Amino acid sequence: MRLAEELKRQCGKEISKCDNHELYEALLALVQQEAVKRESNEGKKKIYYISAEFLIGKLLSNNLINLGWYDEVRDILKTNGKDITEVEEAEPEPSLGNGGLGRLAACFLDSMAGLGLNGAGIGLNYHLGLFKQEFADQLQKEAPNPWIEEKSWLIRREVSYPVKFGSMTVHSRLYDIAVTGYRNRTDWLHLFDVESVDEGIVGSGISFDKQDIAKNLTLFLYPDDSDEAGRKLRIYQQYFMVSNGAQLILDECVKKGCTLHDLPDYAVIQINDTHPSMVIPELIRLLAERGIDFDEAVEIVKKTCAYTNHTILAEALEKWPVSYLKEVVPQLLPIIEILDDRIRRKYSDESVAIIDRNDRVHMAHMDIHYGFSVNGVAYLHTEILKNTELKNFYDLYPDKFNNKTNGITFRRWLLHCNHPLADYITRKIGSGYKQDVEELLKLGAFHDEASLKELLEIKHQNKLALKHYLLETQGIEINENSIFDIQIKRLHEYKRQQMNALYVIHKYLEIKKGKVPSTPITVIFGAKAAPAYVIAKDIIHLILCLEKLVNNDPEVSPYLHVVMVENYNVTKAEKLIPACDISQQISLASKEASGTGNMKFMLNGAVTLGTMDGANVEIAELVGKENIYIFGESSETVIDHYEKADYVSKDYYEKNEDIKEAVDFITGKELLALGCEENLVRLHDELLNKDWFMTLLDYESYAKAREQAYKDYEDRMEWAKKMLVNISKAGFFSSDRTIREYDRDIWKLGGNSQESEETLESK
Ligand code: 26Q
Repeated sequence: MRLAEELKRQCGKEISKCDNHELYEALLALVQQEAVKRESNEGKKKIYYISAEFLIGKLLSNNLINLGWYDEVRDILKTNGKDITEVEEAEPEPSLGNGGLGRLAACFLDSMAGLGLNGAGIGLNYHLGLFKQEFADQLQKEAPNPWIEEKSWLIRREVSYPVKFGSMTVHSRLYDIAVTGYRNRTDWLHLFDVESVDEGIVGSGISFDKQDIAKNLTLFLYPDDSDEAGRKLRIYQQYFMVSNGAQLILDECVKKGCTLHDLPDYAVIQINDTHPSMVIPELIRLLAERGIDFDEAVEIVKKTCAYTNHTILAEALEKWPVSYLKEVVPQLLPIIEILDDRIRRKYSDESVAIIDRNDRVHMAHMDIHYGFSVNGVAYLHTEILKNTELKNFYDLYPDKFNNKTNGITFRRWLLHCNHPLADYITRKIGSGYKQDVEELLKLGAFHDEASLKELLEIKHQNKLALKHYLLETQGIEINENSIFDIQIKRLHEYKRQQMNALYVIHKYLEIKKGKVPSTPITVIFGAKAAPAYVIAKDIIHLILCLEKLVNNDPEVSPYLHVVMVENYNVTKAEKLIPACDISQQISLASKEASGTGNMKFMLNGAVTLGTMDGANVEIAELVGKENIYIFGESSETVIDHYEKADYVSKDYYEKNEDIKEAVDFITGKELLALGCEENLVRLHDELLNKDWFMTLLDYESYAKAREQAYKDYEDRMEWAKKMLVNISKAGFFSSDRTIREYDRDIWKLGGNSQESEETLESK
């Protein structure tokens, strides 16, 4: 009853008299007090995970789970007539990330703390986060997404550093968020901010004065980089992050007795994609400023920094014009020039230079030369980096390259988001899997009819729960007895939401012709498009027009339903994933570095329909071809098409009547009556004359595989077996496994990990 009393005391009145927001704030305060008690400074060496994004999601329930308080709190609330899920609703979701890379960073922090590693995250405290997505006239509109309330997870620290830009010096302010480890120590997420930020400068939508750095520096995540001012602001943000991070790291290490000469014994810095790459020249600068000889500073940094690559899309690799860096961070440019000069003296190959002939600084090249480790995020991705994209670097430094297949935290993506399934697993195999996910394999034995029926019933309950959620939040009504076929991820042409939409058109036309599916189908999308990404917004427009057309057609809507979830975010993912039957992972092979949504769906008993791309390859290998629907050309074939430049989308359009019909439907009278001609015509042209991500190349095999999945779904017992295999084999994708590998191969923190529950309890 200790918790009940503390909660009551925190509330200042009877629990039953509090509203949900008051209860959320009281619980927040209790969790924070406890989290601080579990803080640990143990361990000489520390891992600093620097990232421009930490997509942490709501924190209350996950913290309760990690502290081991969840069941007790739920029961206390219940006794007082309160529902914990309603209290969860009262928490605003911080949107400090775009998608996969940011969510991965959050899962990694959870695992680091859960494994008792001495680690911290370093990032920025964006006041308005990523934009909030709203739909109007079948178009995406962007709005600010304020998330910081008076009482929040942020703890204000008396820590501030000067950060010098060409034009001015700003002083930072540190805020910390506790990262509670599952039955283990607390680590910290350090988020830097400036106090001069002014939310009042935001005009209509998410527009603001990009020149006024003091007021806008930590206002938004990734401001629009379609213009020069936006791109420069991005450099301001990046430098602000790494300069603060580097100063904090040096301070912490010195406090522990580091002489700076031995920095690599105290710190390892994981650079999350190239967004924090300026930490390399900044650390060299700071070390030199503190009296270390320049050459030695370079060597120290080389032993401290490790780089993770998350993309092979050339357009996403950061290359900053020298002129921008000269203006924003003039103190770094001479250092970067020396680093480049040393490489040019050593290697004549122009392709590995840091500053290219067009005076652009290749951030990834700097990381590879001046870091000690380069890793990709799934087996296939790392192979492509080694053999194709970064081949010239791999030839120079074969030993630096290593793979770390991504993972997800099972605390959030099973224990928290899918209570019915977690309880089912516990009933069948005990709760040991919560600590050792490999125990999930034991589930494989439960393929008797009664167990499989239970599994189907759980899926059904989750589908009902999603139905109610969508009805309440978006006023959308879906049929819980239909197949839930879901694609939720950032909108990007390479992820090919447009291919999914073409199939929806095809199905619509088939139903109109009288060929109706045996089981109704609900196709669910969720996706935000970057505000300046024109074609991505056109694809959203197409989906929203299809939603209107299909759902309002009485001949079709009993069999096919289209839902575009508004403002897709972590909270919505937590509701959608447990309810999913078919997980769409349909990127063009070679383009999706890993994907992590694919792992979340698998763990929650969805069956993947996907290409041999990213971590789908490893999922396929684990579950076997009976338990996944693979289609499409291989990465080798795709890479070959790019090399030969021989893919012509029109050929596929002309050869296949279904493709032609679906593509032309985009600009047919039905959709033009609902949508905007400019957007639809542009998309039609794109698919017909460009189709850079080869949608039409894979369409035929995609449609075939999707039909097969729908057909197989009819045999409920056989389908349940596929679900079971997927769940039981998901253990490999725990981020605990990934983090153990990072520690074993890259960080080498040594000895201090795995602080046990007993040690903590004896404190
Ligand atoms: C770069 C330059 C200018 C403006 C923005 C950017 C930018 C912003 C965000 C570039 C990349 C990102 C985010 C990338 C990302 O989320 N990548 C995903 O990382 C996941 C975790 O490793 C993988 O699973 C996904 O496959 C990968 O797409």
